[in-house]
Amino acid sequence: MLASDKTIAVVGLGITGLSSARYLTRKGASFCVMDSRENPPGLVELKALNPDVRLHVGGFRQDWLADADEIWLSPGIALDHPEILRWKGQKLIRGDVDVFAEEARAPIVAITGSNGKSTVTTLVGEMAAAAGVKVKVGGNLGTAVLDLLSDEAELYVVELSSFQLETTRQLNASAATILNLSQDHMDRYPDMLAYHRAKIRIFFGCRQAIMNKQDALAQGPLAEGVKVTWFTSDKPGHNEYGLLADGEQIWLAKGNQKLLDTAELKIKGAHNWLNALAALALAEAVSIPLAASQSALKAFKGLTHRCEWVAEKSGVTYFNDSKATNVGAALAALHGFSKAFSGRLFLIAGGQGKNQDFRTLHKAINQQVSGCILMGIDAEQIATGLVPAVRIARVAAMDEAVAAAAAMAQPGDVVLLSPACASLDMFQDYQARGESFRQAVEALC
Ligand code: UMA
Ligand code: ADP
Repeated sequence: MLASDKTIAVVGLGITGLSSARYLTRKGASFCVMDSRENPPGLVELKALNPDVRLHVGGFRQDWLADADEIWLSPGIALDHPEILRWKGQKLIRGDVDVFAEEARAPIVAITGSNGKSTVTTLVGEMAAAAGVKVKVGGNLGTAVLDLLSDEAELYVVELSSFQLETTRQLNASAATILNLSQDHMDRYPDMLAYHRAKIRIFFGCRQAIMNKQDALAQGPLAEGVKVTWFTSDKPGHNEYGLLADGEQIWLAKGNQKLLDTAELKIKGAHNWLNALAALALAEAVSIPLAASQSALKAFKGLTHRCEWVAEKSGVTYFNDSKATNVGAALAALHGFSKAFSGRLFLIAGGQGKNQDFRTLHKAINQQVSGCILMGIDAEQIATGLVPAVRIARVAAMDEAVAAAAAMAQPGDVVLLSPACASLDMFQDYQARGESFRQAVEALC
């Protein structure tokens, strides 16, 4: 609970900062807001909320930080930012998720991982809703956690990024998972160990951990007494979630119990089978009846910008996987598409590489892709590892990329936007990149 005599410095005025300001206003607390950007998003909304709010833009005011009892740091600002780091040990530096964990009166299901977070978070939310549970779904998915808080909520399902977990001391989730861990945000973390250390904070105080049996980096040390449920793409052991092969059919299963034929899923690809297994395990951990989970899973069509069918033009099929902002996600798409289609595959990739190692992507492209259309600031990091058999086109805009792919492809082929990079060098966000792809495809004759 927030002591009424405390002063809070909200650092960062994006979605998170604004929701913190809303929360603090509701609580009648004393606070100030600052952002290093000259014109951060949320200014108009903040002034509408409280015209007299103490607001500073264009930097972090050290005198205001000195006066504050707590610093609430937005996820976009690293804890080792020099102007924040200097307060370490002197002030409580926390994030909105830490406050949420203290305030939430309903059980929390918490989901992190390098890929699949939004899919699994949405799925568990749909499972709960199908069971008639009053559920609030958000976090990194889009709605800041403090905006989810409600007396009516019976369950919270939250997607959490490593950035949000860094500033969370004790989440106390009823069920928590790290879906998988592969390189991402290597421009913010010195190495994978540091990224892993941020992610495993999701298990702090949790009652049940849902863990990926095949991904050691996604497993965390747990406190004594925490129940573990494993999921795996292999045959499951007793009480584990996994895949059972039966002739041509592949079933989602718990132990020997077949739960759902994967052919009945609308979301495609082996990575989505794992997502479905994790969602089933999380739902069971918070007592959502299996029948509700099964029906939600069967109905779930997947989220936009994730391996999404866009159109067929002149016999060529176009897919939008703009949310593939790291190598792991692009690999999952390439793997799935090379199994699902017999035609040739043309890949549109590139953007901000976030200091990732692209070698596994080079290998996959060299084996599975006929032509690669590259764009963005780190395009050459992808180009350098490709063999001459892969045709390369370098382009400066999405319409050029789609035109180049269309010129290379023949009827029966597939064009896939799966960039393996962040979009921010060329677009506002991954949604804008995906929309620009969709428009360029629709504009093709
Ligand atoms: N920034 C500054 N100065 C500041 C504050 C922010 O330059 O003083 C920059 C950050 O470096 C960042 C941008 O502004 O580039 C946004 O940062 P923010 O902390 O204000 O972000 P919010 O608008 O509060 O949105 C955040 C999440 N964004 C990030 O973590 C960068 C959103 O996830 C999330 O939906 C939202 O909180 C609600 O919880 C987005 C995201 O890109 C989708 N997340 C990353 C990812 O998924 O890979 C982690
Ligand atoms: P996140 O919220 O973690 O970014 P999403 O569900 O939005 O995850 O999916 C992001 C990207 O990762 C998409 O390109 C999607 O196809 C891919 N993806 C989804 N689940 C997995 C997984 N389990 N393993 C690898 N890639 C995945």
